[in-house]
Amino acid sequence: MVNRRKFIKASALSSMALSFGKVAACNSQSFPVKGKAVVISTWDAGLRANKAAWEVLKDGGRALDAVEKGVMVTENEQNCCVGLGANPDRDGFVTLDACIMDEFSNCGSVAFLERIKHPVSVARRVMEKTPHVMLVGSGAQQFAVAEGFPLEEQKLSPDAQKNYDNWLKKSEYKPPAINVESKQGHGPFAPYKLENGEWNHDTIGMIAMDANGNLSGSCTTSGAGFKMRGRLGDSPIIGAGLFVDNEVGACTATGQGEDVIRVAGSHTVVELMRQGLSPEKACKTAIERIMRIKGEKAKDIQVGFLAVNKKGEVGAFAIHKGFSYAIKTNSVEEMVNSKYIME
Ligand code: SD4
Repeated sequence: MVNRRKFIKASALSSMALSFGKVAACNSQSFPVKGKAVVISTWDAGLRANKAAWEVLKDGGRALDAVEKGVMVTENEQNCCVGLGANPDRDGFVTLDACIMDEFSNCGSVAFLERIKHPVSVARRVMEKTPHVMLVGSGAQQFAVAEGFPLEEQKLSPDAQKNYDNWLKKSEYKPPAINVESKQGHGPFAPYKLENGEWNHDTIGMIAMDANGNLSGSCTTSGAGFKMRGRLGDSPIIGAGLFVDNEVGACTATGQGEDVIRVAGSHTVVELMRQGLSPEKACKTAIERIMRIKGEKAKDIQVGFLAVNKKGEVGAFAIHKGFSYAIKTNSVEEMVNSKYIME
């Protein structure tokens, strides 16, 4: 198990400095250059997901394949809040959302999907095999089964069952948004600490640039634990939880989805990069916009953006301290603490 602390770098090292500029800078004028691939993804589980993505990228594979393979690792992890091992909605059912987008602006998405292990792969099939972008609920499940995805048993993981039983004691719909100990809260429900010391999150967003300089992204989530049945956040919504424009850059979001949707978060960040802002400045500007809208209430929510531009510069920004992301290139593999506005 990777020791997270070992990999965390001070935020001073983040974004600009990390811009895997270090990797790309000497060739910046001729970027993209073969071998300058990079993958970034949100939260601690990103380290393991990036490894799988890298297996694709290191051999010159396509970014689209990397971002699917990468987050499938997280969807598989039973102790993680992504995938079928995740916390259920308040009626006790795990419902999953995911999306994927490639360098041609093809995109696919599924939401409110039950009993299917790999929503990101179903999202890819929606993109590749239907004339649509988004399938939801029983229709998405029907499509998945028709495509050969097994219908899994409707059963909570041991962790999720424990959490749900605890939650049922009070059935409070509005617990603290920010986990005081970790400061990593990010939605109606704070994350909890795993035995290995990691903080558990219900979402992973991933962006990859392949050796040809093409960008793709994916985002997969169980949404907020104990959410209202039928609730969707930003993660499966193209332009909110994820946006890729192969001419400009890509962004993924995490945190309180309702507030990401409100500003079409990931699309906004990409548009700001199009205007010439660095990834970090673009993320910060979008965060400030959310904070302006929320006013006083901004202190109760967490939102984080993670972006990359076409030059291969990476940046992130969050409302609160505690958002981190994983990065992997052929010379860097680490967790980075995002910059933030509030302690
Ligand atoms: C949602 N944005 O469903 C997701 C939750 C999340 O880390 O990102 N949690 O609103």
